[in-house]
Amino acid sequence: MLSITRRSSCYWLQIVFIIHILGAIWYVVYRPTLVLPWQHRHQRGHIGDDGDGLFAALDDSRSWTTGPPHNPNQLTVQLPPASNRTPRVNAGFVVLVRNTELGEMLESMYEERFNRKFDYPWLFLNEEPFTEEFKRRTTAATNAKTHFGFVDESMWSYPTWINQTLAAEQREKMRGLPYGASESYRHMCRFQSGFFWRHPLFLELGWEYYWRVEPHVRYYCELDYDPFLYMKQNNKKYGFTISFVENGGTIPTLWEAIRRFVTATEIYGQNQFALKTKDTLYRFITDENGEQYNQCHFWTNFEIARTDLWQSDTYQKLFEFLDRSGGFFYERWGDAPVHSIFAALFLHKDEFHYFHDIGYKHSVYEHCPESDTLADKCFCNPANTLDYKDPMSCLTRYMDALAENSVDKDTTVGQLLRLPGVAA
Ligand SMILES: Nc1nc2c(ncn2[C@@H]2O[C@H](COP(=O)(O)OP(=O)(O)O)[C@@H](O)[C@H]2O)c(=O)[nH]1
Ligand SMILES: [Mg+2]
Repeated sequence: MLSITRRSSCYWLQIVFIIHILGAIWYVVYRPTLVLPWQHRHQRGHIGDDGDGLFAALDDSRSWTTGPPHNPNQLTVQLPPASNRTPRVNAGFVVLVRNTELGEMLESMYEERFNRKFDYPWLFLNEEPFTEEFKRRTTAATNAKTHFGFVDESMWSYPTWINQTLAAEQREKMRGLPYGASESYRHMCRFQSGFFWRHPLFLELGWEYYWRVEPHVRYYCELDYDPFLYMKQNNKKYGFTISFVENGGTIPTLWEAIRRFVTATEIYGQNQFALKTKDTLYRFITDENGEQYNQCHFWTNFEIARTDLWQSDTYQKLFEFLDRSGGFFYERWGDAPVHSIFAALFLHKDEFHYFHDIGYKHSVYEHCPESDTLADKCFCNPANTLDYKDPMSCLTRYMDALAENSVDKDTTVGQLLRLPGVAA
């Protein structure tokens, strides 16, 4: 009897010992990646598992909902679990910047709250050689790789067909408009519209997605997942945070030029804009009949997009067409309306992504997420956000355009925008 008791207590000891060993193994393997619900998720350098996740499914703090009050179709997005252990996308940050903007550039690099965890590379471009100081200080600001590219005259000068005297006269006439008299601003907008995505260094890097950054912006929120991966996994091609109204005086003939291009492609049966209007974001930029451009555009100073959107045959031809028409120099066409109009007419509306969770400031305007779960990760004041309040903000229109289901279901974008009475 005694020996039976001794033997069974020995078994118990062995079982307890094995449980301890298993517990220790579990601790070593899982502990560094596990974020328990009561733990703070957003400590720098320590974020959760990609979590086929013990807690992922339960975590409603990882979704957000937004939309204008009148629209019953509120937009809800489920964010991926917090993780920097997900596979990297072939992607990086691209910046056009001057040497003199070094300080503002350093303020804009999203390292502390995002990129320290993900190490996406930076590509800096400039039509002047970068100074050693610029290269050293920007490289010191990140753990990721930095690249520095020179923008030569093939991408930053007047094309042969531009009458430079006329261009100078036009600049004088536009002096009263934002950057109306600036020559360099026009080169900048033309470069951002038609060249950064085919700059030799950009092509060499071969990024599938890019994130455009500018000096003098602010990123307010802790970002604990990979937005490139989010875009890729969700088949998103164009991501933005702020959408705004353009000053119409800078682009008086842009819409007509777009329509002439669309009409030409329609006439030659090329079907470049073949999506049904209801499937696109055309209502974000124009009225029911496509007659006027309403000046709404995504702010391209923040842009996460698929590189091949601009490398597509249709965009390349559109840029060529716009460039030949001279509006980058005789008017002051911005890359923001050019990108936005093209994307709104060319992409399926499901291919856009609103980065509501990325608090952002450019010049005096900012977007600061309003919901509590997001606001807790940001150091901005949601009361300052312009989203649905500022009459210049186009976010309401974006949300309405997403929800729009046109009555005329069969009209394609090409048919809608074709100019009447224009023959081959
Ligand atoms: N290298 C270079 N970058 C420029 C020049 N003009 C503007 N940029 C850059 O182009 C971007 C947009 O210019 P910005 O002055 O911010 O225009 P805004 O955002 O429309 O007010 C920023 O990244 C600038 O640093 C220029 O002449 N040379
Ligand atoms: Mg700017």
